[in-house]
Amino acid sequence: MKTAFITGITGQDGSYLAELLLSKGYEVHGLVRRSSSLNTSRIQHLVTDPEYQSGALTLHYGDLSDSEQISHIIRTAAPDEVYNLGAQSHVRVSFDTPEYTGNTTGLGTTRLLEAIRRNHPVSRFYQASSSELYGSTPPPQNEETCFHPRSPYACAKLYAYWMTRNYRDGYQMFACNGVLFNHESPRRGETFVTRKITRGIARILAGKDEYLSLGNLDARRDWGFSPEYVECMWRILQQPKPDDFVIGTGEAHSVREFLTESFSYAGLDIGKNMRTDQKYFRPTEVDALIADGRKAADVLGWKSSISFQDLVRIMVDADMRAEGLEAIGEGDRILEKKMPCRWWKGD
Ligand code: NAP
Ligand code: F7E
Repeated sequence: MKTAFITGITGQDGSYLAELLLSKGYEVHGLVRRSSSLNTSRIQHLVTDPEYQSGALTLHYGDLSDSEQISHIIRTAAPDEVYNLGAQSHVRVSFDTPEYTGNTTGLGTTRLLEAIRRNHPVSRFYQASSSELYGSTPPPQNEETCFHPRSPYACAKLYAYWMTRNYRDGYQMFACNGVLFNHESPRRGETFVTRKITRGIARILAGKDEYLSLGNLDARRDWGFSPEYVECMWRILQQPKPDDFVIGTGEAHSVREFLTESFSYAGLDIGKNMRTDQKYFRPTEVDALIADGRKAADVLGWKSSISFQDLVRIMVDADMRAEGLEAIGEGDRILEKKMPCRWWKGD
């Protein structure tokens, strides 16, 4: 049985990755940061599942700013694989908290790499790198494209990207970067734009809100489906040698298109139910991201199957259900058709 340690297990990707690894028979350790209210809702169904109560899933309190606890976990759990998904991951928030973002998203990676190097250097290490690294470099972007970060978040991720490569080159550690483009799901944080839109739609339909407030509608993103992307994280660590990979769908849409597609699926009127608000604009914006994922297709044998339109339907349906409304239902049909062997529960 393999052992994995996941930072960010309570987040969108961490929760799906934990389910994927448990379904493969791994023993999973996860880092949970202490908060005054519960932050384990995305993994609660795993915590209470009798299948995983015999030690398959172990949660440890800790924080990426606390090297002592991170070292202790690496020393005692001695994981075969470490997935560093923990981060202050919100780009807009990183402009308000640049130092904190640098400490967790950037230095947190170094703390983890150093804990592995000193305590268990055979662990394979996955770093959650981001398409935000490309910033203002025009698309399409691949493994050879120059980085030009445009936010404190992206600068912190750039440092973490290079530390990962340096530990690979300098200490021969199996350390890899997955440069993932935007990926979403019903478990996406409520303040990222896709989820904000689909949740906003459900709240309007439930009579709780009258309209949705958004910022820049012109930015273009390559949006995929999170469960498919965590599968890539695992594949990256199963390769014969460590390497870096770009993961995305290869197709971009604007925020406006996401809005139009989801409002029209739910039968809402953008003119009546949407406003723009300056407070959601960023000091520097990333205009367009589109993955050139040929290397992932060739080496990992991976290609996305959930399209932009599918993603919109899956997310709107899930948020309608979460608000106690009857879902339109296309999302379920898409998942049944395209992902019949679903390994995740609880959405
Ligand atoms: P997410 O939902 O925001 O999850 C972030 C996780 O990090 C949460 O579990 C959070 O804990 C944890 N965390 C935050 N600060 C921490 C700290 N100081 N110490 C320990 N844990 C901390 O992010 P995601 O969408 O799952 O993304 C996973 C990773 O991939 C992140 O590193 C993100 O930057 C990166 N990434 C994401 C995308 C994307 O489109 N989703 C694309 C490229 C890269 P709480 O639950 O307590 O907040
Ligand atoms: O913004 C625009 C905003 O916050 C997308 C993170 O997972 O992906 C994510 O970063 C676009 C931007 O994601 C609102 O200006 C308009 O152009 O959903 P987002 P992001 O910044 O692309 C990358 C790959 C990561 O690595 C990050 O961790 O949408 N936008 N109006 C808005 N964005 C938000 N959040 N809220 C709005 O009201």
